[in-house]
Amino acid sequence: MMTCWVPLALDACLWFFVLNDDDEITEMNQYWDLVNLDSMCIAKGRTLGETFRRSGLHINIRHFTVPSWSEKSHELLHSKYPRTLHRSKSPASGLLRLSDELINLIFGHVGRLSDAACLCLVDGRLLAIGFTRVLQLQKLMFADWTDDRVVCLGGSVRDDDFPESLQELVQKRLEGWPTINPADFTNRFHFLVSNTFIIVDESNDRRRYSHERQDLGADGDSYKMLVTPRYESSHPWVLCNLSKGEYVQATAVAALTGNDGSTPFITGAFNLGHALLSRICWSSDGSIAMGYRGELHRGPWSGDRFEVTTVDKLQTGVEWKNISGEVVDVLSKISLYEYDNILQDPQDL
Ligand SMILES: *[C@@H]1O[C@H](CO)[C@@H](O)[C@H](O)[C@H]1NC(C)=O
Ligand SMILES: CC(=O)N[C@H]1CO[C@H](CO)[C@@H](O)[C@@H]1O
Repeated sequence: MMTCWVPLALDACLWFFVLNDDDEITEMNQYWDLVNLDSMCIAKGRTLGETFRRSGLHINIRHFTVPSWSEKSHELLHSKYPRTLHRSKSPASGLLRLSDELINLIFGHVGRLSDAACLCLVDGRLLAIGFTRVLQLQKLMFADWTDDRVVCLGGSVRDDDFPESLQELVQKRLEGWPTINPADFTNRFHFLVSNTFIIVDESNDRRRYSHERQDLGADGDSYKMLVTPRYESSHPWVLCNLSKGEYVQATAVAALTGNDGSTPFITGAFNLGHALLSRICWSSDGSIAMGYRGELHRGPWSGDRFEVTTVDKLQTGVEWKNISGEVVDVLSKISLYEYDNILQDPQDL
C-alpha cells in the first residue's frame, strides 16, 4: 500500500508546486500526449511545437486510415479464383456444401485476418463471400484508432476543465480515487492517464506484418495481397470527425505545400496528422511552445471520434460539412511561425 502512495504523493506535491506558481506555468512548456480514451492507450509526446515540426501527430495517421481496394485490385485477385466447384461436377464437400448465409456467419466468427485470408483462398465462392470480412479485419488491425475518442492532452489540464462531452467520462474514471492532499491537486485525470494507460509508439506497433506463411505455394501472393492493407481509390481522401460530421480533404492540406493529396499519406511539411493535431489539443493552460498565438489548446475536436476514408464512403444519414478551408487557414498561419518558406503560395495568405 505504502509503495503505491509514495510516488503518488510526490507527484502531487510537484504539481502543487507548479500549479501555485502562475508565472512559472506559463513559462513552463507542458508536454502533450495523444490519448485514446476507449482503448486506454497513450502515445507520449513532448512540447506541441516539437510534435508539429516533426511528423505532426504522435502516431502515424495510418492508425486512423481505413484500407480501400480499387476495383482493379479486386478484379485481379478474384480472377485468380473462379468459382470452380460446380455442384454438378464432383459433389462439393465440407464447408462448400453450406449456403452462402451460413458461410458468411462462419466468417463473422473468424477473428484473425490471417485465418480469414486462408479460408478465402480455398475457393472462389469463399473468397467472394469472405472478402468483406477480410476488409473488416484489416480495418480493425490497421486502422485501430478509428471510432475511438481521441484527445491530445496537455500536462496542465485540470479535472474540472474537460470538454463538455468528456466531463462525465473523466468524473467516472476518477470515482473511487482517493482525494489526496493537497486538495488542490487538480490534475488527477492526467496523472491517471499517463501512469495507467498502455504506452504505444511505432516501435512496439502491434500491427506488425507477422503472419508470413511459408506453406501456401501458388496461393502465397494472393495471401499476401489479402493480409496487406491497400489505400487505393479514385475518390478524394478525407479526415473526418465522426462525432461532429465534419471533414478535411487531403488535397486541400497537400496543396498548402504544393504536394499531392491523392493518397491519405501526404509528403511535405503538413499532412493529415497535422490537420488532426490542430483541432484535438486540450489543456487548461495555453503554453504550446510555438510562435503561433492561436488557441490550439482548446481544440474544437477534442475527444471526438475520427477516421480517414474516401468521400464516397462517408457515413450516410449524416450531414457532412467540409471544413477544409478553416483547417488549412490555421495550418498556414502556424507555418508562418514554425517554418520558413514552405508554402506553395505564401503571398496568398
Ligand atoms: C472541400 O473544401 C476544399 C477547400 O475549400 C475544396 O478544395 C474541396 O473541393 C471541397 N471538397 C468537396 C468534396 O466539396
Ligand atoms: C455517428 C455520429 O456521431 N453522428 C453525428 C454526426 O454529426 C452530426 C452533426 O453534428 C450529429 O447529429 C450526429 O449524431
